[in-house]
Amino acid sequence: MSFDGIVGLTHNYSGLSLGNLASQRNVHAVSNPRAAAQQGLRKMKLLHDLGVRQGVLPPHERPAIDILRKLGFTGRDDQVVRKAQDASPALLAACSSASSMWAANAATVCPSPDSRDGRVHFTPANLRSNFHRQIEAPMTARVLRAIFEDPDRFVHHAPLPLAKPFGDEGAANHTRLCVDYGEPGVQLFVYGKQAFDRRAPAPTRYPARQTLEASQAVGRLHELDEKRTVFAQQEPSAIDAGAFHNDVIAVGNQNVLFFHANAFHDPMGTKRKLREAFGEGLHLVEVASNDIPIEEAISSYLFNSQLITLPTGKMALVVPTECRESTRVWGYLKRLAEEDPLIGQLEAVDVRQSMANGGGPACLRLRVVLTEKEIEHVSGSVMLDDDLFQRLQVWVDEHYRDRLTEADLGDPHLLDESRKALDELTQMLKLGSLYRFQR
Ligand code: SUG
Repeated sequence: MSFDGIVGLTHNYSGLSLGNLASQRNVHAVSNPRAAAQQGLRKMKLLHDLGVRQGVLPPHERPAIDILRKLGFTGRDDQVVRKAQDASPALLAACSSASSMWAANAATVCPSPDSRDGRVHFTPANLRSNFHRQIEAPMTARVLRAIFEDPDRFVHHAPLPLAKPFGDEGAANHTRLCVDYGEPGVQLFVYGKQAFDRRAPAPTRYPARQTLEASQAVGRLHELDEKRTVFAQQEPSAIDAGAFHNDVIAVGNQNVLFFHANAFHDPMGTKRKLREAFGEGLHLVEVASNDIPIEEAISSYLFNSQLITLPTGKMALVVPTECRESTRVWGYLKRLAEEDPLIGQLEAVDVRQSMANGGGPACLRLRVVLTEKEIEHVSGSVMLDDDLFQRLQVWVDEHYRDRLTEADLGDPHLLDESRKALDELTQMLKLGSLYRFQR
């Protein structure tokens, strides 16, 4: 299954993420939360229509009043917002980010066939590299526990310690490869640097958000088979070129790994380790820099595509529409779909509002491999079907603004509008009182 984060009502452009070129470029641009949420919903519907089981994750409450209170703002909630706006618009912006939409950063999830205890394991990402993202972890944990409740089937670990050596960005740096989803697979963890070895290579311009130490800890917690777990370093110069997560430069599904030649620091060693762990039948599709220079891979977000298996068994690549705007990238993709034995279909989706903050199709989804029995134990009404899709579209049109600037974030009405909308949403999704303001 794919679980997409519903875009929140405060979606805005605050230039919060160093090393994420789109976020930095679009600082202070006027956002359109309604369009952003509708684009996200239409992408989910497309995936649903292509045969993927699609779920939704509710947005977090923003502005994060609880965090603002912890930082010393007092009074009624509307006063807290106003005071924060007066004291520091940048702080209020960080506490207002709708960044939980990028569900690929919500958690690392390992399916039951891969774990020694036969259960599905979840570790919410601590997202410690950026303050506006770090504050997501507690609510993410609550949402995942509410949806995957059954302790006989689902295990929830705490986010890793919030210390520098354990920076963890979740599934954006983790790929599970397998022959069949229900068979044991290979877990590929990609890290940006080693925290405890200062001499090891690391990017120099932009931060490496994921450490080897964090990835190893998640592997231990999830009780993975060491022989089927591969840790690979991301190429530091790729991070410095703007690939702040591995999923900006590589994507995998079943036995296919589609990646740029500059994705891994030791490409030969990584491929060898993957082949050894996987056995027969691994299909590596490596894109040479001559075909697509890394800068163009990043600006088009080609690798932040969703690679999915269609009911026919063939695979489709769901790319952002930006890929069409590059003759080189689109030409490459058309050749790939014609010539590759497994990837036979291309779909382009418009998620421009999210893309302008560095979030492509793959950033918006968290993959959770589940057996039929486990799917029966998913709680709430979070599975997208035609009916939920339509109801969510109406809900977005009713509650979301179509224009938001930095100044608007200080408008206390925005908090009221958000709470009203989120309250309705939890009823629609049958998730109980998830939010603090509901309790
Ligand atoms: O963490 N952007 C997000 C984008 C996350 C993309 N996710 C994956 N690649 N999986 C980030 O950098 C920008 C917010 C702002 O600038 O307003 C932001 O947080």
